Amino acid sequence: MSESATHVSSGKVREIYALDDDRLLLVASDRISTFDVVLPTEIPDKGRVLTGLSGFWFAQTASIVPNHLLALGADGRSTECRRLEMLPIECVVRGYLAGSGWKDYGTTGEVCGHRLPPGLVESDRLPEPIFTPATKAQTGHDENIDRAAAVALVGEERYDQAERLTLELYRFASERARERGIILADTKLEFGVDREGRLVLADEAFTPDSSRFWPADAYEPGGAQPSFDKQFVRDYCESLGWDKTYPGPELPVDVVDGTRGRYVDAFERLTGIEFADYLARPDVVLG
Ligand code: Q0Z
Repeated sequence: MSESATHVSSGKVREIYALDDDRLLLVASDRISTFDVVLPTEIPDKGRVLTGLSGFWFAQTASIVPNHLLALGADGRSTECRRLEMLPIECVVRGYLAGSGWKDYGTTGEVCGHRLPPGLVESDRLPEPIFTPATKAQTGHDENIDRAAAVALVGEERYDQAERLTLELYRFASERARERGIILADTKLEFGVDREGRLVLADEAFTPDSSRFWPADAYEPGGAQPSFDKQFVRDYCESLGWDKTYPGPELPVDVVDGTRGRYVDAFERLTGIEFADYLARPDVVLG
């Protein structure tokens, strides 16, 4: 980092630094988590792939909603952004039935108050994408909430605005991804409010860490789908009989290389830009 910065927060695989009162620096590491555990082995360039993808989507969606991005770092893994007042909900949209959505459907026939048709199977495509907000858990898992609970947290006007924008952004990104052989099954977006009271898209956007990416050519509803990016890691971890508690296993070099290849492939398919060009000049993703 060229500027002095104060560390303000850590995610499992990312860090936030304050540049000044108005600006933050988000830094994406090469760490990878599986089954909620960060592994001791890194995936080279993973942080760059995720940073480049977010930058790409922020640029592509700027006519739909303003975003927090100010600049990409020359290292390709850092994002200088506007500091916002973040909404206290995760804005999740689901086009397919997976994860906690599939679980909730099995228990109640509903997801976040959306009653779904009977007889759906795991990974089925939904009749239409649904907005399924969640609370932001400080530790443990986010909790799916219905409209009333989310309105109690952010107010009705903000809720309706966030829902409309989340659905519109998902439609835009999922169509582009599908044309390039990737199903964007669901995604989590985060919004903040700027000093003028405008809703602004923040954090990361349509990365494999904030979304479920499925290879379209292997799509087969009726069970869990292979993950576009992490499947080699999951399969390897399952093969060990690891109990999925800390610490996780070291990854062998073929699993690391194969997984890096999947991240780079996702980047190149979705952006249409060669990853080497991104490394040479990160701003290429901004168009
Ligand atoms: C994002 C997170 C990360 C840990 C806060 N533009 C913004 N303004 C204010 N706050 C945030 C942002 Cl993006 C903000 N997070 C999520 C990101 C590491 C947690 F890189 N937390």
